[in-house]
Amino acid sequence: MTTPVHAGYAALLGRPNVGKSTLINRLLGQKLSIIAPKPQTTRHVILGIQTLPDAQIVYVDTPGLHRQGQRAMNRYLNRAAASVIGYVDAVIFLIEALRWTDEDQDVLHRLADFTGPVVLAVNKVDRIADKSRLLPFLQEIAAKRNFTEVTPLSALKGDNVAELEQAIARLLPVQDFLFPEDQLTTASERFLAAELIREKLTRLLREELPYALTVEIEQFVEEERLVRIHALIWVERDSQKGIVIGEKGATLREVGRQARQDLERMLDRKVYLETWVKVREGWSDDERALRSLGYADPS
Ligand SMILES: Nc1nc2c(ncn2[C@@H]2O[C@H](COP(=O)(O)OP(=O)(O)OP(=O)(O)O)[C@@H](O)[C@H]2O)c(=O)[nH]1
Ligand SMILES: [Mg+2]
Repeated sequence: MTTPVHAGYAALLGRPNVGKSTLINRLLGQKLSIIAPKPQTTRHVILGIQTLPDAQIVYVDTPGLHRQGQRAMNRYLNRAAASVIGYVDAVIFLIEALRWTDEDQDVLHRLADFTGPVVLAVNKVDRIADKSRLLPFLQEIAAKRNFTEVTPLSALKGDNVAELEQAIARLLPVQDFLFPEDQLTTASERFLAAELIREKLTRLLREELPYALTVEIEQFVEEERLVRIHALIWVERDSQKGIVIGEKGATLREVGRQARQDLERMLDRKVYLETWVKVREGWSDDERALRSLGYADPS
């Protein structure tokens, strides 16, 4: 008789910027989700599949649950993140060490009806100089709910991440694998290409501008020796277009250069990337525009 295997979905949930995407990439040992030092970087639910000898963990990265912002985009992000609670087998609730905010409290509240296991992952412990402050914090937060585990970790450095993986694997139902063993994600290369370009824009542009832009892949053609990608960068106002392009095109050129490097690594092929910046007035507060730009409600 073969030993039983565990398989199931484990969602990463938390407020923006706590390190959910950094953690999923660390757990997978690959870059799947985009990362930036700004809130609301992740805008889509993304599945990352980790197949171990005796378990298959389907990690679900989600947009940060948040309060601020009234646009249709904010509502979409919160809906997308909250919707996963309905189908996952386990939740990794991510917070930052030594910090508990109203938005963390909101996430905890949303998890009240979830009957599966919830693991509290306390991230960014590498930033704490005085480690003796951690234990009282963990005790204080652990008292807020009956967590299955409480795991302090550093997604950035990798500390304690293997332990988290082991804990999650054990918590998943005993059932056959859900995906082929060699599958890493359900996301298409086309989608991941748009995300990588948006990551570079988010990192290179200041303040509010990342929230006003989105990337649409107009063409993704695989040729024998290269992949030809045409990307549209949508902004909300004419003035933003100039900022994205930059002086004599410098900003857009740098975005293209960095994105192409990442794309060539991901696709393992030469990439020919062309980008255009276009204006679609007020798209981020327009439900219809959101849908047509790929922000479709999860069903
Ligand atoms: N020092 C430190 N920084 C971290 C750690 N994990 C993530 N970060 C940083 O925190 C910032 C946000 O990381 P993300 O992974 O994009 O956070 P997120 O929770 O996915 O954010 P949203 O997608 O906006 O909800 C980035 O600057 C990361 O480098 C960690 O363990 N230690
Ligand atoms: Mg993220």
